Amino acid sequence: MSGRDVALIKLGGSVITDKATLRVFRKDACRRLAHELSVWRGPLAIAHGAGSFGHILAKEHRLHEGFKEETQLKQIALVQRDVRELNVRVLEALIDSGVSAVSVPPAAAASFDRGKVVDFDPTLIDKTMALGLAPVTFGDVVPDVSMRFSICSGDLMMYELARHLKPRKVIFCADVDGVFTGDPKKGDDASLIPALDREAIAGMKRDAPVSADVTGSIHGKLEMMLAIAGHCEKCIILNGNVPGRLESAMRGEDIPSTTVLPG
Ligand code: IP8
Repeated sequence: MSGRDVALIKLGGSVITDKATLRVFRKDACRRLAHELSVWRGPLAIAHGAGSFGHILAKEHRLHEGFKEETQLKQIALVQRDVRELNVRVLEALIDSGVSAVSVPPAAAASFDRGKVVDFDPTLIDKTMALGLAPVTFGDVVPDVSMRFSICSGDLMMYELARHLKPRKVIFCADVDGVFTGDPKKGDDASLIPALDREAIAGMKRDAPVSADVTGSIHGKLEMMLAIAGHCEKCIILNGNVPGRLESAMRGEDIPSTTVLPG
């Protein structure tokens, strides 16, 4: 798949689920986002987070730390089932809005060691996209060489997809307008940062995540976005909860957001 027309979109787990309540799907938000991204006329690749279908049980049973005890096995099965259930709901929303979306679980395209990708095989992604289908991958529990299993975040798959597809646009849909100078959710007098580079990201304060999150929260995301920015024309984070923002960004219009700059 040649790169420059491709759009790569992450539907954040905090937008498509209620992250604080086990297995609550935010159907209206997901369907609206699916409709908004359907305005893109070129090839699409999509990843979504696990939200409350993954993080709550994964944290409770320390699945991100790899194999500790037999009792985790049932929890792996439950989390795998739950994130697949979420994936099906996302697929339904996409298909209903005209995007021919198909599921590509991370382990179908990558092998993992110590929570990192050691081998990315793009065959399935390429064949899918060559047919005109949109691959949809997601955060999941995956086999891991050293840890026996580990957590693969949707962001890690975003990085592998960006490296391979060299997309024109990479868009992360979050539950805030972008990155702020403080925490707007805590009532800080914070302003939106329109663009961030490596130095600015390295200098940011590292607050603990507010909800159960086994994949590193906003800082992990920004580091991943920095790595992605080197493989695409534009990499932005925007507010997926504000109707129209994703659609405007797909159309190339200016909206409140943060662009992560390469280098
Ligand atoms: O929500 C996490 O994926 P993310 C996957 O994209 C699990 O970070 C199973 C918690």
